[in-house]
Amino acid sequence: MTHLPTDNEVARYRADGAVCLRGAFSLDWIDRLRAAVDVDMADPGPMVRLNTPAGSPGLFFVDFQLWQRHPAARDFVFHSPAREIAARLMGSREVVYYHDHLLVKEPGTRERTPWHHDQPYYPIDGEQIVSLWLPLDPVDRATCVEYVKGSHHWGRWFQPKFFRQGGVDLTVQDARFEPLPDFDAERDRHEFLAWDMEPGDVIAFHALTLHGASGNLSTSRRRRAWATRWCGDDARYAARVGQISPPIEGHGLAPGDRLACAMFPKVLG
Ligand SMILES: O=C(O)CCC(=O)C(=O)O
Repeated sequence: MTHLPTDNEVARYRADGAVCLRGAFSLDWIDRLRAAVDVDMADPGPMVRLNTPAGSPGLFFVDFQLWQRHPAARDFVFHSPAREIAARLMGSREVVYYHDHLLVKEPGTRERTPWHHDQPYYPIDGEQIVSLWLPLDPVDRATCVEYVKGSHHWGRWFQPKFFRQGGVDLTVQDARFEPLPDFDAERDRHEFLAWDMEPGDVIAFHALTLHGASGNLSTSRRRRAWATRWCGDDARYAARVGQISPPIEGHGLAPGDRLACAMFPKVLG
């Protein structure tokens, strides 16, 4: 049985820019995805990034597009409750799958996920873009991704940066981009959202909601998280000058096009 977001959860998503949906996915999905992640780490895809410097403890491992290589990830995109969860949160008839992003922090990893929001990394305009951040291991609030409550309503777009420590700017340019503030230094000026989570729980967040995460503070527990990105009726391809991330190419879209194509499949509607 699909547990669709309640009216209250939809309202929280829209007002706060992030909501934790408890028990949204069965443990069968989690088990299958864990196995896919471990296979992927042993034989990563072409866009893999290792964000921990050699010799430092742990490993911050990033990869993309597992849905194209692993049947469990593909099934999740086409057959799990995710599509309907995304449609309901966005208030969209159609759902197009954009991409996925694997973020593993092995025990003891020190590297933070720097503060950022996702849409400036994407060649997409529109309001209806939701991410589902699905941890495959239990995470406590201190290790969970933290969200700046309501920041998707600020109407501000910040310069995207690479995640590597001391990350440099991506070359992508847009007149809207501002330098990224240090939200840790501004803690008293914002409200932050984060949760203790069990496998099966998921955080849904808007593509303009600012977020960041600590390293993996646990010395024994892995932090495998798989984030999937879903777009709704109003999303349009928007060519950007410079480097976007992930660097997905070959889709054949022109500015203003709706996204649905072989690379960004329509999964609902
Ligand atoms: O898992 C993390 O540390 C960060 C996740 C994230 O930045 C994202 O899903 O956009």
